Amino acid sequence: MSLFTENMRKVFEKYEEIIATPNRKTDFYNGIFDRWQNPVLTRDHIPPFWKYDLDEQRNPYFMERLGVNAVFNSGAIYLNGKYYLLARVEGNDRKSFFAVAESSSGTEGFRFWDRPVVLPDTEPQETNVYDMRLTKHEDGWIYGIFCSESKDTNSTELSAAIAAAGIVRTRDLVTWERLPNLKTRSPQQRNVVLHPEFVNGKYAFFTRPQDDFINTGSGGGIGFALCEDITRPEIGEEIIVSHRKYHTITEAKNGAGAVPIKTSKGWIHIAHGVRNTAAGLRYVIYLFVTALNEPYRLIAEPSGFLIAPLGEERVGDVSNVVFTNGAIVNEQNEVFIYYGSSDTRLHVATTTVDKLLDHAFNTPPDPLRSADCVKQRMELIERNLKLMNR
Ligand code: M1P
Repeated sequence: MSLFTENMRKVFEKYEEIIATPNRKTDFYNGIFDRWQNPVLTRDHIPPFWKYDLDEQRNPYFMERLGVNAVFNSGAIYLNGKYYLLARVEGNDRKSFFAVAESSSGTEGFRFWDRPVVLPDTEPQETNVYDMRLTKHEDGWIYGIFCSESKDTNSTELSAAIAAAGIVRTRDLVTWERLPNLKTRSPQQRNVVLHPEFVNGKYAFFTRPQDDFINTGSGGGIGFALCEDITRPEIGEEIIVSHRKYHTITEAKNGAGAVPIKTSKGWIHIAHGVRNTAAGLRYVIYLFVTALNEPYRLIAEPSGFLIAPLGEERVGDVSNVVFTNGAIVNEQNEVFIYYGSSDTRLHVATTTVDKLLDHAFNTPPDPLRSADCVKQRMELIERNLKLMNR
């Protein structure tokens, strides 16, 4: 057997082993959600034929020609009993693209389809695309809203960039129609999510107005705005639904994550909040609920984070980050929250709609000051001490 054949066999064997690796819940416990031992997608889940040239004449050493650096923040959708992830795949060249991976269980066995998504290339200034949210809209289409990033040609700074919301739609995750990028009053937008239902007969977007590519500046939090015509997408005033607040998990910025989950008690939003630390930005996942008929009206915002980076999740290309842009609810009302860790790999956390609602409505809100947080905790402790006869 030639070196080429031997190396190719090893690479394909390792790839099949990774996909066949069973996953199981860890012993992490907080009663709200379960963590799973293995990430559901990593760069090792990339089919070898996306990286290697399989022609021995052209690649006698069986070398990677187009490596993949990371697979992380993924949109998610449940179709005909199957779990689909629309992953952000980042090449060694730093550019991201999208690819669909499919599983029957939602927690293991995700395998990428043979070909990545090829988006219509209609925005010539666009340099990078990432973080697609998949919305099964009541108009019958599946929409993908993603960050469309371009170089800021008005700045002398080499790395200055502009973020906008790109929009595509599909019926089957195979063929994609591209619509124009969303026009908004804010100079930049990232983390835009299309609401799955019409609101007052219009398309509704959760937005994240921002003055700058990294800093949100005057952007006060997660916004909401209506759009008359999705084929000529433009929004007017954005009202703030979940505010950034001083000395909280959302102080530096926040952003909508998974498409809102409809429940009998309101829409569950699973979003991210960012704060500054001496070690840089720290990204956590938090939850809030908005009213069923007024999805822009906040009705519950439990204190603190839902998921924070833990263990190996804390380290990666951009450390101390957990970030979600996709969740799935199946027929049993089980919830699968897919979250990227440190811009390197993708995990799943599982829970149920009932547990998330319990968390949302029975965890008190953040009282914003240490003194009031202690009062809040003392009430809990005193009630418990009574129960414990102490
Ligand atoms: O690097 C952390 C995250 O940074 C961005 O999120 P935000 O717009 O809130 O700063 C996104 O680029 C996201 O992909 C990334 O995980």
